[in-house]
Amino acid sequence: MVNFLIFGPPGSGKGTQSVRLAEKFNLLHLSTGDMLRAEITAGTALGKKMSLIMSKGELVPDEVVIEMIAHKIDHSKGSAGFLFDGFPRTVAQTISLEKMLNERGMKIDQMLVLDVDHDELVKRLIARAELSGRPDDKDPAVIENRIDVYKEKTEPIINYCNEKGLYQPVKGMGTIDDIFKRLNDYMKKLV
Ligand code: B4P
Repeated sequence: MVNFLIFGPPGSGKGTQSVRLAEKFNLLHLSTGDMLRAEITAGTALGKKMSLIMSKGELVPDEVVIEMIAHKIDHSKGSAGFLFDGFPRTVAQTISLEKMLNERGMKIDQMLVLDVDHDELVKRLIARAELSGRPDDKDPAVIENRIDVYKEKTEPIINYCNEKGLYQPVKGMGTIDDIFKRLNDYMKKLV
């Protein structure tokens, strides 16, 4: 099993690229954002609780996403590994993920970090709001908050992973195809 983190600020293209990479390398794509939105769409008690937090651009509690991921890991089979998208988002989530994987004889093999300019992030998210109707994409103030939350709570994971030799920056500007090719070139060395 080979396990990758696809990492970067909101709008950096994690979700967009993960779908294609997972298919290409037979990886199971695990997006905590998608899992949380599915709870909201299904109208579950958890979804109702998380929806307000997400609409403000804040992070949901660590234990919620950790439990979701553990469940998925334990109920999956047949893939060459996992592609974690939007998880972990805090150092505490990272430590939990490492523990979860280690207990099952696996590890994080590489962290691919999409590097995208601030103005481009905002532009992409506002454009997505037109199509997706996602409440967290509609309001520029919420978008800025999501970017601030990323810098404060999520970015420290880069140092944590860099010290373990897992960090691989990837230029996230350009066309979707160009970025896919760059990510593909790093991943094919490991899969
Ligand atoms: P996510 O679903 O992870 O959303 P994201 O960071 O906004 O999206 P992503 O970076 O994947 O962008 P995408 O590829 O779609 O999180 C949403 C919320 O869920 C969080 O704010 C938080 O509240 C909660 N949450 C999720 N995980 C959590 C966790 N682990 N802990 C706590 N809370 C958690 O790209 C964006 C747009 O850009 C798309 O429209 C795409 O088409 C476009 N695009 C992509 N690449 C492009 C390119 N090269 N050129 C032009 N456009 C491009």
